Amino acid sequence: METADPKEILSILLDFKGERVKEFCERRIRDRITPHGIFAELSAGLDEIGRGFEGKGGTRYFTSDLIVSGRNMKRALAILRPHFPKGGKGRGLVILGTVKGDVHDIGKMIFSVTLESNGFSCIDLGVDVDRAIFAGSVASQRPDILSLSALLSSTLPAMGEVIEELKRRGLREDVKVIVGGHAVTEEFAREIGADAYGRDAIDGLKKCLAFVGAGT
Ligand code: B12
Repeated sequence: METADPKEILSILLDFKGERVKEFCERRIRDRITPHGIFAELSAGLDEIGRGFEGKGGTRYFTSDLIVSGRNMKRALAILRPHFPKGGKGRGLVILGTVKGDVHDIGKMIFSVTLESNGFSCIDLGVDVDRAIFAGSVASQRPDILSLSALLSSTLPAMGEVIEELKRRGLREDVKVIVGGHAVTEEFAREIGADAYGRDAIDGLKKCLAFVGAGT
């Protein structure tokens, strides 16, 4: 199987009309690459754009490039959603959200589709979610798992604040908390007292399955 050409990936992500991503996803599905495999190929392009945005890559990228590539990732998500393999049923409820100050949601949405296709029910609170909204939703919905996402270093503290808010309301023992996203590390997850860290959507799924007593 030929690996995707990194230059082609970049031009697909940066295609502001968003016409090329559909052909790419459909071709890679025909090549028998899994949806997660296709996201990994596209995410490598996003990393390159991220490095260029920071001024560390060969090519300089700008906010407009982040916006266009983000939109194309969402198009890919819509195209690939039906291709996620289905497995399991009634495994539990997960509430997901991106923390206060952060509007990145592509990784969270990939994680949510991964959970749903493995038998979890998901409630997505969206982006830029206040700790009071997270805690209020835990109180009213009684989920098994709370999933927090952060891509900006500046929004990392907001993750710890959600856990503190759960403690303040006496809810911490009622829910497992998993954290992930570009800015998060395993060490940070431990520091703030999260129950687990997910390196990516598949790793996060494994940990959620373990929480509800279902192995992989
Ligand atoms: C697209 C993008 C945007 C888009 C987002 C569109 C959207 N709807 O999400 C837009 C244009 C909005 C944007 C804005 C900004 N961005 Co931006 N963005 C990116 C970019 C290029 C890709 C992000 C992405 O979607 N990656 C792909 C997904 C699949 O990866 P992921 O989110 O990490 O998720 C995976 C795992 O982490 C995991 N996961 C994610 N969440 C969770 C949660 C759990 C519980 C689990 C288990 C797993 C999990 O699963 C996913 C799949 O495996 C990154 C660069 C990069 N390499 O990440 C920069 C990046 C995140 N952005 C950055 C910056 C600086 C900004 C801005 C501040 C720019 C500006 N000056 O305005 C703003 C901030 C806006 C805000 N307040 O949030 C920086 C952050 C640097 C830092 N360390 O803080 C990055 C790293 C670029 C860079 N290298 O400088 N951005």
